[in-house]
Amino acid sequence: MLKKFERYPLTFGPTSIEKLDRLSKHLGGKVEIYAKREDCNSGLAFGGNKLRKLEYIIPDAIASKADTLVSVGGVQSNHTRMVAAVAAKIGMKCVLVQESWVPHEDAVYDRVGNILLSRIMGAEVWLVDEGFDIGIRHSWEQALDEVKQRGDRPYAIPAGASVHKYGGLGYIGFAEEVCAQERQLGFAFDYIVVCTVTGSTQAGMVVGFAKHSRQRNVIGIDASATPIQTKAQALQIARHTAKLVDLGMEIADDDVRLFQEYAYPCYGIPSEDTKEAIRLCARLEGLITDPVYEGKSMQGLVDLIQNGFFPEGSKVLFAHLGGGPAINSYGYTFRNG
Ligand code: 5PA
Repeated sequence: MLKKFERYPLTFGPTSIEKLDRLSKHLGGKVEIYAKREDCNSGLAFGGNKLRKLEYIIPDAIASKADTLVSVGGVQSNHTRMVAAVAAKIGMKCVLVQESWVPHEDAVYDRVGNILLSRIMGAEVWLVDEGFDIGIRHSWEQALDEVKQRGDRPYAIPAGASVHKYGGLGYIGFAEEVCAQERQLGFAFDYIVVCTVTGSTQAGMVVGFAKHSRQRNVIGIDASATPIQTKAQALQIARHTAKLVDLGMEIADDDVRLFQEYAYPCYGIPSEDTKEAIRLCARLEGLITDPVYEGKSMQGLVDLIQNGFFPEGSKVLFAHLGGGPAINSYGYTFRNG
């Protein structure tokens, strides 16, 4: 589906699929859990899901003759870290608008983890006192203007690289890759569990799996705590992307399945249940998930298994999209482990 699109390689290649035996057993052994390790997909600043998306966006940035990538996210955005890494790799400048998306008061919140890495990689980090919103941000539009005014040539990458015209393509590639790996493994996954906030990761998967009528097996776990907006954005990206790749079918409202039960108390703050899920898979599998994203989708996975959502014998693929570096900014939360 992606042949006609130019791709700038930023990742190592297909990501590993790892069976999580001890976690599966711990949860009753009736469902087999596997993880697709998107968190280990690249040598660029610890990798993560944004690189798959950026692989299809960067050729457009280069063709536009831009010299500065301009993007936006929260203070501990993984996405902006990935944009900083890619800018360094391709020799562009980078301006990152980091908004106050999370009401979190760890003393070193704006000094460690993702923002630290972005600063080391030479990005200009602009801290802005605005709250959480996955839509087009005024602060980001202003940054684009300012970069222009000082004589640089900005290239605009929205939050999570999601509402960019090519933002949904990368995760079509994920679906194609899973299908190829299933042929090697000799079985197919019954469900794919994915954390969703700005929407293009799930949207790409939905389009990619729709080709094989498997789009409703993609279970999105909302971590935005604004699920109406997140679902609408994911649907819009899926529909746009389906047209772009000539999918030849309509994406229905129900094709984007978004479970809303795990995002509490709000974006970026882990509940006690999220923290327990993070500890559980860290202690059983040595697998690190973070309090903002995969900790919540892991919590969702555990809860859905415990509640019998997946029929006995199901094989479930957990998409681990990255996010580990942010855990450094939750030192107090995990001070006792
Ligand atoms: C992010 C996003 P989508 O935004 O494509 O729905 O992906 C959700 C997601 N896991 C899941 C990790 C580790 C993520 O970083 N992160 C954003 C960021 O600014 O880092 C876009 C919100």
